[in-house]
Amino acid sequence: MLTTKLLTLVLVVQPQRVLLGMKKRGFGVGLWNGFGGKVQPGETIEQAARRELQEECGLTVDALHKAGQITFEFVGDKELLEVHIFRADSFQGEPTESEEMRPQWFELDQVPFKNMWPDDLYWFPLLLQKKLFLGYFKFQGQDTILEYTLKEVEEL
Ligand code: 8OG
Repeated sequence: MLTTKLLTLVLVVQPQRVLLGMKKRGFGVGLWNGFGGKVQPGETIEQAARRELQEECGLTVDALHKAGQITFEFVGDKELLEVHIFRADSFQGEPTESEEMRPQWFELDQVPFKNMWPDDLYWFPLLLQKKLFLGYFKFQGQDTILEYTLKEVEEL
């Protein structure tokens, strides 16, 4: 039987740039990504998103906008990952390196897709265009997408 684990992911996007972090350990190590992690018992998904953003790069944000929801299946793994993706436009604080992430700003036309999860290439443009999306990606290992679906939706 497949179980589902809830995760969050926050992208801080400004008119010309996006804040990514180099993952220093664990799942996705060596890849640039937004900030996020597992939703803990007793917290809402949005609370988890704010907590992880603060823990991983020291920022707090006002509004978190829903951007997308993607379910990941890894062949041979009994656990599906349901990742709730948010966009934030403005923030307080200074991006600060943590044990988990080294933050860096990227110009929007220089997003380092070659060193990101391969699915990001598909949905990042939708996020930047402020379109809502729903997706499913089936992975073999961490590099190969076997199949996927991705669609724009009116609401999440
Ligand atoms: O707690 P941990 O660092 O293991 O959480 C994993 C983070 O990685 C969480 O923010 C969700 C995010 N994530 C995945 N899969 C993918 C993916 O394919 N692309 C991106 N950009 N992020 C992902 O778990």
